[in-house]
Amino acid sequence: MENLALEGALTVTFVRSLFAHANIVDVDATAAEALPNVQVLTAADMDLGVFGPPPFPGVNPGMGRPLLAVDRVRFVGDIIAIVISDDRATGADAAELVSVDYDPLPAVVSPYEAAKDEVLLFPEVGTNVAARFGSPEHDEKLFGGCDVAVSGTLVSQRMAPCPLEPRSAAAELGPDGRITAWLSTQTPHQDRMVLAGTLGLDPAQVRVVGPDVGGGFGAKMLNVEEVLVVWLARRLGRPVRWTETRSESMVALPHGRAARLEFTLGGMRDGKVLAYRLEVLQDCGAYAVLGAFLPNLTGLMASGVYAIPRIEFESRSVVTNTTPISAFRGAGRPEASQVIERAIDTFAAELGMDPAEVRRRNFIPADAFPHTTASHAVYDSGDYEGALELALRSVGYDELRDEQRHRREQAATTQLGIGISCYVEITNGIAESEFGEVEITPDGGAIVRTGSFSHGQGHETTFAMIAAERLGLPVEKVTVHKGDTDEIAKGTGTYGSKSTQIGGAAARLAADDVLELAKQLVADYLEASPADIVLDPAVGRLHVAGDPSIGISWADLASRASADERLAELKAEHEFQAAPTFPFGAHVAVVEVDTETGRVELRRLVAVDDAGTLINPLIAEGQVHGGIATGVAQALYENFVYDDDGNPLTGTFVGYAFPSSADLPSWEAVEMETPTPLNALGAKGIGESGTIGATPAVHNAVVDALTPFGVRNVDLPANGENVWRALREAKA
Ligand code: MCN
Repeated sequence: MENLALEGALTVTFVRSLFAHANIVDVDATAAEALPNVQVLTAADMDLGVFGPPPFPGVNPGMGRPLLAVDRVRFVGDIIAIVISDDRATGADAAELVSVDYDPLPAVVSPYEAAKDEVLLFPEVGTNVAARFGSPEHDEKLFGGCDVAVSGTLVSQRMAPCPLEPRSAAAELGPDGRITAWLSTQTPHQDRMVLAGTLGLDPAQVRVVGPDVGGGFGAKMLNVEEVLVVWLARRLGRPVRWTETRSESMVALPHGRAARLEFTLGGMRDGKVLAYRLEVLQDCGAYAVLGAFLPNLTGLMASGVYAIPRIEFESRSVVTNTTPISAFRGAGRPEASQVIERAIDTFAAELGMDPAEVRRRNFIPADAFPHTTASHAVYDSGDYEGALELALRSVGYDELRDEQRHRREQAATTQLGIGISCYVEITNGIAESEFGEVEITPDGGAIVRTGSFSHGQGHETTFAMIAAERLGLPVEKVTVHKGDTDEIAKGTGTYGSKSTQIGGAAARLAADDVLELAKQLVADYLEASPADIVLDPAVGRLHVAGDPSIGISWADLASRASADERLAELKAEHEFQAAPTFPFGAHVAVVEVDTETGRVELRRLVAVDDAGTLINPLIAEGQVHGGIATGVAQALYENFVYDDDGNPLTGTFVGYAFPSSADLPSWEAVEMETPTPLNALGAKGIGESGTIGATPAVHNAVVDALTPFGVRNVDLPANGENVWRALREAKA
């Protein structure tokens, strides 16, 4: 959007809070406005209410975020004022000159402290608790009949999404009074609705365009910054643009995870698990947005891949003086896998049993699908034991255990750790629908229009493949259009790895409809019955059944239909809705841990990820690779940290340990395909699988390496300092 040719565009710079919690006494913009063509706006100039993202069921609506901070700031990065200037450099200078008089308030950074309700972020609400899910009732008999019960805490630490391309937005008011917004987004159609709702406009007055986006990872949902850009373009009657700086992105783009998970898992000495209790304390940051709702998904997925007869779940989400928490690759589901997989390993260690064997004894069997878990998820299809056995064979599990035994006998300084994670996740979690349209072009190719959005996942290829296969066209003849609400009738966008199973399926159905329409047209031209027309998919030609010599190719059909002004007949749209699917897999990580320094080196990671039928195995593997990098980053590297006053300590790439490919080994991805019966493609989602599977495998591997030292857990990220601490504590 920075390079978009917009005649006379102004630049927006946000003045952000330097305090985590404070009353705003005064904002003095005199010095800033002395710079040429600079204008400064504050909440007093604002005629809009609180930003209204989609309401999440069960979340307190009284903890929403004002578009500009009114009287009070609640995190470092909260927006206090807007600087409008001719260019970025002047905007940055002017923002420095805006003088804000703060009256600091005590900050609450830890969710444990926030839960005490001593310092309130919203005194008028009377509590920091933004949402509660599950049941606070304890069944005293939950662990009745268990030989063994183990407990522990896992902190799924706060992560910054770090897209390499930060956010950018531009908006322009057209002569017809319609507003066009160019946004780095994952959800153009939803953004249009929320923008219209917030600005009090008819949705028809708003056009959203999502150009190429350099990574979203769940975080690039419409936020206050984009709403302000659009509001400004209307108010000023001039085009405006804003591009986030890296340091802004680190504190202002919503963060992910930030959940404390406490578990108790009970079962029999033979390894059979009988009961599981999970309590989640979710830090949702300064305002209750999506993050407050995510523990719901954690609770739904609590059972993991295991047939656990009794499950209790309870969660509280609390506001703290930190960056708001929202979706980040996996959003609520990684937390469920991380904790159940740690619990299973803790249980196995208590029993002195191989963690692979404990898993085998508890899997939901492959012939038990569809399966409803005690945490109320209805799994569509799966073969969890098959995935684990494939992963163990691929990694050479028995040989690795031999090597580990040898190093332990030698009391080697560098110990070997082998970690297993078996996961199941949910994609298209709230059973949404998606829109697809297919149209034949004058040259006999096709356009697929999808309401889904691709911000790096490659729909341009996979959705083209889906339509090409149905129509018997070469894939190069199919182009995919997305992201412009004026061109695409409707859509829900992309999150929760739902695009292929609903958007891809909708494109397939629309292609099938176009084929039927083409048969009617061909029948007209060949003076035959539509029922007798068939497609030869190998050559892309429609002909009379039994007589291929009487037929017409797509190119000839399109050309003749164009001449006859009948091309518009070769266009169809479809909306497809289906229940969630449940991709699954097994990851095995091998680490070396230096028991003197705590240094961890990830040697191997074998990943079996089953997303049903794969449309494009290469793209799916790429998704798994990127996903694993994020999962490993959480296991070993990243942690967004604040001091006790709510100042970010890791607000740049110098302090935030974002790994590069040079820090990571090559993954070994092993394909497995168990189709879902819920769509004609047989496809489930794969965009987040690698992330969900990898973290617990690596985490378990690090703990496994340290078992002989009496270590039962290492906090995430399980590297250097935390390993060293765990060793020290175990020794003490
Ligand atoms: N695919 C396939 N066969 C399947 C499933 C998927 O070939 N059975 C292909 C798809 O057609 C698509 C890709 O794999 O090209 C991912 O598809 P899908 O799993 O349906 O997920 P979405 O397209 O809905 O992607 C969303 C998901 C999420 S939620 C995040 S976050 C994410 C991700 O995918 N952010 C990404 N992948 C990312 N990849 C990049 N490069 N950048 C991001 O920001």
